[in-house]
Amino acid sequence: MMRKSFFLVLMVLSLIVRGEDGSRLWLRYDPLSAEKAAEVDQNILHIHADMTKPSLAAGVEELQKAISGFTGRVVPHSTRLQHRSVVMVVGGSRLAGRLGLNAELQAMHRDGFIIRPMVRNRQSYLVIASPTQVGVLYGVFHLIRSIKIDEFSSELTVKSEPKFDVRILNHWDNLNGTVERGYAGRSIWLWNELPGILSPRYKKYARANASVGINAMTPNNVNADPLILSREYLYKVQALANVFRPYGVRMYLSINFASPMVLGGLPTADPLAPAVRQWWIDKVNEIYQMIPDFGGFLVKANSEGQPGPLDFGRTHVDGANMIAEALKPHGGIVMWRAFVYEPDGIDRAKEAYLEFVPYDGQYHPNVTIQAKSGPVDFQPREPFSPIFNGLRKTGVTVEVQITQEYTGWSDHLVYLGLQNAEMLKSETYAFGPGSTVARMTDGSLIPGRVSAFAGVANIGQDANWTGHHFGQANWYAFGRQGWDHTLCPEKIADEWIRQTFTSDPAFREPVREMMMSSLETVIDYMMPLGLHHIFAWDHHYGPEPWCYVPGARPDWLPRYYHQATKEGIGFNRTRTGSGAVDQYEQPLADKFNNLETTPEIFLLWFHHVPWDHKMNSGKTLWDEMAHIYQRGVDSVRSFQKTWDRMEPFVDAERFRHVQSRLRTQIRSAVWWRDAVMLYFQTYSRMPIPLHLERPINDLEYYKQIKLPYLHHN
Ligand code: GCW
Repeated sequence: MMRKSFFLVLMVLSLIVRGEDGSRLWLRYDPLSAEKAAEVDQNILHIHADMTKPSLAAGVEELQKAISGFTGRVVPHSTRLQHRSVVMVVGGSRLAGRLGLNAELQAMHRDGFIIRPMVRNRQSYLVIASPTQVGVLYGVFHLIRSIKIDEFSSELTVKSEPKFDVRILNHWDNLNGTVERGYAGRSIWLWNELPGILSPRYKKYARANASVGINAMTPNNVNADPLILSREYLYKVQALANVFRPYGVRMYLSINFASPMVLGGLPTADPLAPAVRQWWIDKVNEIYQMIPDFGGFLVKANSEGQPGPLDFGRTHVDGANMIAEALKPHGGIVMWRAFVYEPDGIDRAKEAYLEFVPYDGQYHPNVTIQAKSGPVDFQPREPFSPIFNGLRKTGVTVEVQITQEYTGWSDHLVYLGLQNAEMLKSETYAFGPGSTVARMTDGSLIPGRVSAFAGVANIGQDANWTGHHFGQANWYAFGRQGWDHTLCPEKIADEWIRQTFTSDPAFREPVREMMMSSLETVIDYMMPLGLHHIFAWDHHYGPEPWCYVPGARPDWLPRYYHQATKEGIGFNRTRTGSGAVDQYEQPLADKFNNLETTPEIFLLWFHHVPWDHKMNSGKTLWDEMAHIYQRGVDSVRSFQKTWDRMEPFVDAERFRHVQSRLRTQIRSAVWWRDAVMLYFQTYSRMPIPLHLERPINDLEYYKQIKLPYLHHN
C-alpha cells in the first residue's frame, strides 16, 4: 500500500514538473484503470528475449517502460522461459525452431510479425515473432497499443505485414537549422553538435517512428546542400544512423545532382561522363563503409532551379540510372522526384507525366519515381496525379505532405489521414478496375520494383514536435497508412485519440468527428470545387487570388490556376483546353472531359464554368461557392464549440494550446472566405446571397495583408 501511494505521488509530481506539453506523443504510458491493469498484471509476468540483439533490447526496454507506467510494476527480463512471459522470437533462431515457427516466419514479409498465445509444457506464453528483430519490435508496439485501446487479452492473436517496403519520412531541413515549410520550430538535427553530442530527441524520434512502422528517413532538404556528402557531414549522418538502427529506421540522404562539381571539383556533373560516374561510385562506397545499412538517395533534379541531368543535355533516365548503378551493389535505391515543371508549359498539371512516362521501362529496377500525390502541388484537394496510371513498368512512389504547407500550417486542425486515404484509394484503371494508386505503388500490380510511401515530415524542435497537437495525428496516420493503406482513417484517428488523450467516449467521439470533418472543412474555406493554388505569394498560408508579382513565373501566380473572367472561372483541362484529361485512363478521361460527369469536387480543376452554371444543388455556381465558403467557416466555429466542451477531459496545457489555435483557424477561415469571395465578385458581379454572413472587411483591406515575415522559424 505504502509503495503504491508513493508511486502515485511520484507520478503526479513528475506530471507537474513535466507539464503536459505533448512531448510524449501517442506513447503516453499513464496508469490504467484497476480492471485493465489487473488484466495486464495477470498475463505479463516476465519478458524473455535475446538481449544481445539491439532491437529486441529496445523492445524489452519499451515494454518494461509501458507496463511500469500502466500498472506501476516492473516486469523483469528473464533468461529462462517462464509461465506467463512475453516471448520475443526472431525467425531462424533456436527458439523459433523450438516453438515450431520457422516455416511460417520464413513465408512472411521481413517486417511482419505475429502475436500469439502458446502453451508449452503447461506454461503459457504470449509470443511475439518476426523474421527480423525489428519486426519483433513492431509487434511490441502493437501489443502496447492494444493495451491502450482495449484490444488486449490473454488471447491476443495478430498477424500483420506492411504493404509498402519503404515507409519514409522526408525532412525538408536545411543544414543551418531552418526547415523549409516547417511550422514546428527549427530543425531537430543539431548538425553543429554532431557527431559528438547526441540529443536525446534522436532516440525518441526513432522510437516514435518505429511505433507506427516508419522505417526510413532523409534528414535533409530535397533542395539539397552538397555539403551533406562531405566527409565531415557523413560522420554526423553516421552518428544519427547509429542511434536509429535499433529502431529499424534506415538512413537515406537527399543529394544535390551537382555534387561532383561542387564537392569533387569536377568540371561537369554529366551523368554519362566517366569521371562523374566514378565519383558517385566512390562516394557511395564511402557511405556504405560508414553506414552499412544505408538506404539510398532522394533526388530533386531539374526542378525549381535545382541542377540535374537536363543541364548537360541528358535525360532523367540517364541521371537516375547512373546513380542507381552506383547504389546497386550495396542494395541501395534511388528515389527520383517527379516534381518538375517549366515556366513556359501550357499546363503545369501535365508536365510530370510528359517528362517521365515516355521513358517507362527504361529506369533501373532500383529506381523509383517519387511523385506528389496530385499533379500540381499538395493542394487541399487535387485529383490523383496521372503519372500513377502512366508508369506501368517502373517503380512509383506516392509522396504526401505531412507538414501543412497548404492546409494552414501548424495553426489549423486538419487531419490528413483522410487526404492520404483519398489519394491511395483513387481508382486509376491502369490495369482495369482495382488498379488503385495504392496498388500501383505498393508492388501488387508492378512487382519486382521498389515499393515505397513517402511523406514530408512536420517535425521540429517544438516541445510537442509538430506545432499543433493535432499535427501529431498526421505523423501517426502517415506511418499507419504506410504499414497498411487499407486501414480506415477513422479507425486510425480513433486509435490516436485514445493513446494521445483518453478513451472516454464523451471525448473520443466528438473529437473523432471533428477530425473526420476537418479536411472537408479546410477545403471549404480555402479552395472548394476544384479551385487550386490561389495562395498568397511565397508563404502559402493565406489567400491572394489577385496576386501579381512583376516578372514572376506565370505558373507561380494564382491567375494561372483560377482563370477567372467576367464569364466564369476554372482551368479548362478538357480536350478544348489543355487536354490534361487524356493523361487519365478510360473511363476517367471521358468522365473528366465532360462537365456533366465530372464530380463537383473537381469541377474547376477540369473546367472553365460560367458563373450561373446550375449545380447539382440547383444553385448557381456563384451561390454554391458562397454557401460552401460559409459552410467552412461554420464548421470551424463548431470545432471551437466542440473543443470547449472537452475541457474537463484534457489537461489545461494542451486544452489551451488547441483552443488558441482554433481561434487562429477561425480568423483565417473568415479571411479566406471574405478575400476570395470579394475578389471573385469583381468578376462575377453577383451578390452574396442575403441570408449568408457579410464580409467583415473590404477587398482593399485584404489586399494589404502581406505578412512578409510570416515564417515560423
Ligand atoms: O510545394 C513546393 C514548396 C517548396 C518545395 C517544393 C518541392 C522543397 O513550396 O518549398 O521545395 O514544393 O516539393 O520540391
